[in-house]
Amino acid sequence: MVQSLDGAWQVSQTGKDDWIPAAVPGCIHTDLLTAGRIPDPFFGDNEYAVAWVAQTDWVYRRTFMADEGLLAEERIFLECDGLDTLATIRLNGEEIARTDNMFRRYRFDVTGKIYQGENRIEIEFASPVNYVTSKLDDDPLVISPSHSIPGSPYLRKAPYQWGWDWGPKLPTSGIWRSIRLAGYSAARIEDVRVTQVHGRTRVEVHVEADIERFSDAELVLKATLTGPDGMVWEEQDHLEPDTTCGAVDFLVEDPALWWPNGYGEQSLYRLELTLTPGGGGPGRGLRLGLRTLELRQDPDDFGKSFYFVINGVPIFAKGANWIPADVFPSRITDEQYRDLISSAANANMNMLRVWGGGIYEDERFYDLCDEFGILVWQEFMFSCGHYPVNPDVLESVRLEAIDNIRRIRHHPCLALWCGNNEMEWGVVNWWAGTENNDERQRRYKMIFHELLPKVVAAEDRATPYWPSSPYSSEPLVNPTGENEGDGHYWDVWHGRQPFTAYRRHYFRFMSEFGFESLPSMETVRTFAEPEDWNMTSRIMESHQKLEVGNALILHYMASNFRIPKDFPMMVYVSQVLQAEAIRYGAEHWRRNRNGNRCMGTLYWQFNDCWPVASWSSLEYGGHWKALHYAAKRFFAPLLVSAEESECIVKLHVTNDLMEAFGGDVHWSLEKLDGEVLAQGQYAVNVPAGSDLLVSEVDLSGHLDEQTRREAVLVYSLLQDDERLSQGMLSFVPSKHLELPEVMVRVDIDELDRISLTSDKTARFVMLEVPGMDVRFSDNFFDLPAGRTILVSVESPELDARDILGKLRIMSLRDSY
Ligand code: BMA
Repeated sequence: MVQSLDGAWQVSQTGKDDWIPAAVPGCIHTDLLTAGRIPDPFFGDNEYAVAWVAQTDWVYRRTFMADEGLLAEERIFLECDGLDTLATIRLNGEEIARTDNMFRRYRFDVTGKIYQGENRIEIEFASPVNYVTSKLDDDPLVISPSHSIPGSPYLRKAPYQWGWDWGPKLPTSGIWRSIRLAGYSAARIEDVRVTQVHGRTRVEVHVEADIERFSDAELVLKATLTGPDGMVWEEQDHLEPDTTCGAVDFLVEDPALWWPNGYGEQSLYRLELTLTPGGGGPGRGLRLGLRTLELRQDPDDFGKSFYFVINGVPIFAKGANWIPADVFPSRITDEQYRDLISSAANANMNMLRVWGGGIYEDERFYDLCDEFGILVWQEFMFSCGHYPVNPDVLESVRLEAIDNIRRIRHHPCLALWCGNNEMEWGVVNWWAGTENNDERQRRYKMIFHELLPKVVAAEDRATPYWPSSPYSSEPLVNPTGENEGDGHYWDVWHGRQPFTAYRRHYFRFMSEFGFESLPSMETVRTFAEPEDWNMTSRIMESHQKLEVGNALILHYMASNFRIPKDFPMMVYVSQVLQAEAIRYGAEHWRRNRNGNRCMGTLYWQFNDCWPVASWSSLEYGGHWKALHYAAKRFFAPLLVSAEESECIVKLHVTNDLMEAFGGDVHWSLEKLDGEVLAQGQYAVNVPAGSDLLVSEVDLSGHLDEQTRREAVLVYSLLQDDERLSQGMLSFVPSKHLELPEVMVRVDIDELDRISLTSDKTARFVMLEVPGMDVRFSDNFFDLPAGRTILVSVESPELDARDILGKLRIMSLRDSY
């Protein structure tokens, strides 16, 4: 019997007796906001005005009438799925526990402490900022991540909330996940482990359940497995009085396998477990996907491979780095999660890296990744700093790891457990030569090379462990090496290298590279008044957390584009610039998949946690930037791409499908007014999972100084006249192209798609409906002279006809 304690609570500053309504799950900032006690921290520079909230102690309270059914149980537990962070829990006036780890799931035996009639629960949260500030001098080896409130590694609390180079400094407090009373009689199911053994045409599913007993009654563990087609298997196990483990086995013939997005169906099975007599204590339900997974690291010509193999098929990982979808994660709605994960699948992604500076995600996140076929590279929550290491910390981390591994491990989307973000890089390179770095390395190894791999091996035998991102393969040896393991590459952006620098690097698995842009005008409007619409205004700079961020955008913009005529055009060009940067990298690594030389490309970063200028392709609120549309194109399973140097262009077709592809590649060198200077065509056959260098086209005979500024190369991949992929390149930076004014004809075709045809070539055509966030099937695309592009409206409840009158179309020519 379960009695939820979620819902309406009250909160007050400790000692003030000034109670306002509070929501659970929730947090202090959103409670104060709802009560009108603070301004919206996301607007203007309010972030700074609400800093006091995190420097204050808060107490949450509520009363509840205990359910009769609950009181009738033999044992009652208080179960807390998430307390953020320094909590003291009091039940009917008695202190029952103190907690200090936001990532743990706590369970306290409160049998005999719940009364008939009214009960009172109170949870007090000490200020996280005051706590870490008081610890600052405790351990000289601790290093706080830059951009964060100093001292943050002293608390097991979401690193990003302390501030990041894309995130505000808003460490919050509260009951951030569900809380409940759960009563059990006789016994409860403590933990469920599922193991799959795959044969050629069948899968054995072994289910083991650990039982916590409160009596020596005989128990029956019943298990039901329901297949995606509704087929049901039932098994049960009788547990003698002295046993605390039950097991059942299922044999699934002709299983419907689970595949990542782009490789097949995401078939899911439902496993339900009940224990009788269990006093009605809650059973357990898990959704499973039947699949095998391997991280293949074989010595090869380039060093050592690094790629995931699912059901025997090597997967080229395409995706991005996920950060929490809100700085206040308790308020992320089902719709927001669904919109974000479906946007990943919609952009042809098959992997998200849950970066180690955020949170172990909500169940809804992993459920959606299962449904949409998005593999999850899951990190433990450590990032960029150096953490204190002592027996208490090690124990807290051990329990945190167990809690989260047990919660997540059965998801078919789970591909990898990774120890941390960039900390191996830190102890090997960033802090090399600093005082006591040897000791720092020794402590680092205790968590990431000893403790966590042991816990993962004990708790999740099916998922590989990887100590850090990036990492090569030997502890503390060259973590950023290109020949082994995964890599982070930041010379483009932080290092000011041109986009083409990506092409000089062949990481085995590119887990981070990125480029910033401004958020769309719709998002800017949510935090800035028109008088602040200038990149260097105080408000715009408050929503740019990398000191040199806007200057870097301008630096790259000046190298590639004409300086935009106004702020909305600055926003537009910054997004086009970002999309181009990442396209250069992603296409390059996809072209190099043969021989498994590079088998993944995840850009930094997928989403935002508030409205800000950042590396994301999805804005806070879910709006697709130009980069997200570009990702849909450059991650398409069949891609035509070009690598140009001077007048030679190498045309490639990359095929990520599980079958060979036959079709045609067309290219045409044409003037911006459509006059064709040269063209060619090839029939291609591209084996499954490979890249083909189609041709090296030498255009030197056609390109003189003048034509370089007036011509583009258009290349496309076709099958039966259907255009599957298309690209355009110019032989001078876009800023030097002599782009003509264009006339774009807009129609609606019989399938309700918007059809766009331009008399002359238009680059980076943007469709928008002022005042509305309309999602299109494509946007920010090139429109070569005389060709038609078809675009559908993908926002629910809208169709092309509704918006046609309001549609605004512009392109690069309109930006200056
Ligand atoms: C990477 C990430 C983040 C950071 C990003 C941009 O190193 O792991 O820490 O936000 O770079 O600087």
